[in-house]
Amino acid sequence: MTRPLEFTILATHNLARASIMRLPHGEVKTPVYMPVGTKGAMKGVTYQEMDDLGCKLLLANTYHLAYKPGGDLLEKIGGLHNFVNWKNNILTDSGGFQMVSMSKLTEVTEEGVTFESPYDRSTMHLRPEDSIHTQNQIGADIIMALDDVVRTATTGPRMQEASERTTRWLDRDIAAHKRKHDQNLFPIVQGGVDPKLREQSLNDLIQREANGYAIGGLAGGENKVDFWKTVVQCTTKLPTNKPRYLMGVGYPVDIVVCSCLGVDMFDCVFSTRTARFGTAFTDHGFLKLRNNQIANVFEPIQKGCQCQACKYFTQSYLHYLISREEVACHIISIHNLNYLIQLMLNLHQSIIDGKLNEFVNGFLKTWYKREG
Ligand code: PRF
Ligand code: ZN
Repeated sequence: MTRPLEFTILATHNLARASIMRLPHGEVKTPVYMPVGTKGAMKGVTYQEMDDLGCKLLLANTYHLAYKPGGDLLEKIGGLHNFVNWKNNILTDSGGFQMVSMSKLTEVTEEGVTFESPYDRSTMHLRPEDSIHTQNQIGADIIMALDDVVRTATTGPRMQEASERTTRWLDRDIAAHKRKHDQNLFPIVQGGVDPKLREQSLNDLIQREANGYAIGGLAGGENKVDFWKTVVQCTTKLPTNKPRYLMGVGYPVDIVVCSCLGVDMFDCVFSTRTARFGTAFTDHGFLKLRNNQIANVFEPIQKGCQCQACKYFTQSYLHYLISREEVACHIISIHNLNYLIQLMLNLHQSIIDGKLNEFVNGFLKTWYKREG
């Protein structure tokens, strides 16, 4: 049986890699940023626009899709690709992260997780078998193991239990997975920022020989040194010939640094969420378009940016529009997504050209440069 994932490393620079990941719905250049369309839609951006931006791999969420429209309906129509008419790749997260993000409404036992819906207070049971069954129905190219996610600050027996349970659940995930020929199941390394627990989780998961691995349990408020050390511990231990996905990380600086540390895939709602609050990504850091001084800036968000926001509009106009019309959020979201997609292509190319040092120096120098 051929694998539904081929990972070809084109060039490396220390821990960093530039690769081509071949998935059932086409090729993806890595390092890659995956925009998040939680409920089967990007907030304020159409799939046609995502395709025009050059997005090859999108993220969706099992918990939300299981609730509505439901796995059965998605299966009937031939999966999420058909339902939303998206021809490129999709990755679904398992629902594990909702344990933390909706923690007041969840209960975790060895059997699985019980969620109370914030919409109508109905309950949903998500065992590893259920998560995988729904992800098989959704039909994404990469599906995620159901992990027991606790807050990063958790220590002691609960962190250990969560990490070990994630491995036990992985074996149930693997047994339940019915589409091994066309869907890749990625295990998720847990263990918080405790090196011993991480090591154990890494050893256990690597033994299961998956097509790719995720690093979970980070970007939860831990300090930067713990964060970087844990990332390096994972990227130096995980097999070199398989993709590594750092979950929930999407600040441009973190993406650049973690790509240098050997991460291949990233996702985060930050780019589109912050756009809806009026913040744009630029080479000079974050630009807050709500600031009153912006009313007098008759220049695009980023000179030279090829996105429609920068091609057609001034900062002054967007500043005016943002408190009046929703389309402003749409325009800024497009810019931020374009910014990250181009950043990743530039990272990929600079590794291939042997110019990663120059690229990172240039990026950090302008990102942190003070005005004036
Ligand atoms: N597990 C899952 N999804 C996630 C994470 C995780 O640990 C994170 C990291 N905080 C983001 N999304 N299943
Ligand atoms: Zn732009």
